[in-house]
Amino acid sequence: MYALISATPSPYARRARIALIEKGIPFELRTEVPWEGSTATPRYNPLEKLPVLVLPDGTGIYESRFILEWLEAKHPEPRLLPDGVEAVLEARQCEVIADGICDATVLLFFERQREAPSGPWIARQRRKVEGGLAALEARAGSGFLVGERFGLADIAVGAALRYLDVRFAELGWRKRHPKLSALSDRLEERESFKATVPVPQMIREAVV
Ligand SMILES: N[C@@H](CCC(=O)N[C@@H](CS)C(=O)NCC(=O)O)C(=O)O
Repeated sequence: MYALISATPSPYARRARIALIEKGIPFELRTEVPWEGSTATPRYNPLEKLPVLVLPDGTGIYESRFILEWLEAKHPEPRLLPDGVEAVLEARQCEVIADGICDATVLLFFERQREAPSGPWIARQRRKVEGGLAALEARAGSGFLVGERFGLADIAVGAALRYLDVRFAELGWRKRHPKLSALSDRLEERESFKATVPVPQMIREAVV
């Protein structure tokens, strides 16, 4: 059986969990805090980040987008990529934007914990979050993000949006991006999303 090294608030880990659930693949969930000395993550990922999909032979598959690509290649059904080259490329672009929003939010989260947070750095990351949200709002409609089926773009964007609610509630993004807000609400109704609702973790060791 596969194992997934995961953290409860992580939007990256949530993507892998959702894809595994949607594809009906059984896995053991190993919840960790990647910042703590006791973490097993570096044993499976030289880049020391989770999520890591651990194969039965102990091989680690890491980086959330690559894990989803790996799962799509090895477990193609149900297909999470849309049909047609243009739609696939559009879904991949949505994943990139979702990643960028999450990366900037992580940077903000830790910058704000520093003794003397940098105003210009915070402003820069906030612009990225807002810019990414605006780019996604322009793409959102009343159905799935790309094509007629639920897929990778919905997973990436859905996880990023809910992560903002957890880490950055004061951003108030929902009022400014009503179509994305409605998309997030629709996605959170899915069983795979309900089973993976993000919750903050206690980080006991200093990170920055
Ligand atoms: N681009 C990576 C980002 C993963 C990531 O940043 N994971 C965080 C937890 S949410 C982590 O493990 N951080 C530890 C570190 O950066 O050293 C992915 O998509 O998997």
